[in-house]
Amino acid sequence: MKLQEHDMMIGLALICLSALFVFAEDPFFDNFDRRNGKPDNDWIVNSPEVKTEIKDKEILIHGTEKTNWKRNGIERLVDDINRVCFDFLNNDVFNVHLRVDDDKSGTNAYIDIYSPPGPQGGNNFNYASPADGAWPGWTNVGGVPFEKNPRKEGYRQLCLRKEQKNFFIIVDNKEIAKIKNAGLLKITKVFISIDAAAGRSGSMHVDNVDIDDAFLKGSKAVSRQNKLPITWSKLKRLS
Ligand SMILES: [Ca+2]
Repeated sequence: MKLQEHDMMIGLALICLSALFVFAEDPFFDNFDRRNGKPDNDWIVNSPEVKTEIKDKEILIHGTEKTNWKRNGIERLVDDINRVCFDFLNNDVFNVHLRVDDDKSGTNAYIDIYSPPGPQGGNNFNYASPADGAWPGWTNVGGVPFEKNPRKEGYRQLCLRKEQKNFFIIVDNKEIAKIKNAGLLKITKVFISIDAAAGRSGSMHVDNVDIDDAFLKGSKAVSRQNKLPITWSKLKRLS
């Protein structure tokens, strides 16, 4: 095989591998420490009514809600993850929401968590967790005393951890609820968002999204583009 053809074959293999691994980049950590503007890094901006963008090295969701309780934020496709965490501050009028789904299996099960705003970020959490998608109403689980956040001072941290059919809501490192959801076998989508009553203007700050303890495992915030040279060199070694 000529050198050019050889390189082309590697290129094609690389494209196929990239397509195969669209969902397979977890654990994942993003500190949004990059230029203002679009989040990029495989985030999907699902924010039809207010602005969601990177501002000053974090995600800022801000503007005026047009429709009652319309969700606006960023979502991400993930591959059967067990844990998602992020730092947030909603200290004016927007509720903070974290919703996880499994879009791949076709189940209607989901878990949705929210807190209304508080002086140091929301700290009065509620969840909905239907196994069949039918609206169950909110269950209030409250909050915990504010703990100094070593990653982002003044911000709270919200985590959702999955252990088979059990899900744990963890705020500032303390478990505040255990939820059973027999319908949600996998988490393949994560949506971090705000909502509010129509006509209300506010903001929410989000930073340090961590999936499957990537930060502890030493993963850096990298985009798939930055990973390609690594894959390339691995392929070169194999070929
Ligand atoms: Ca940051």
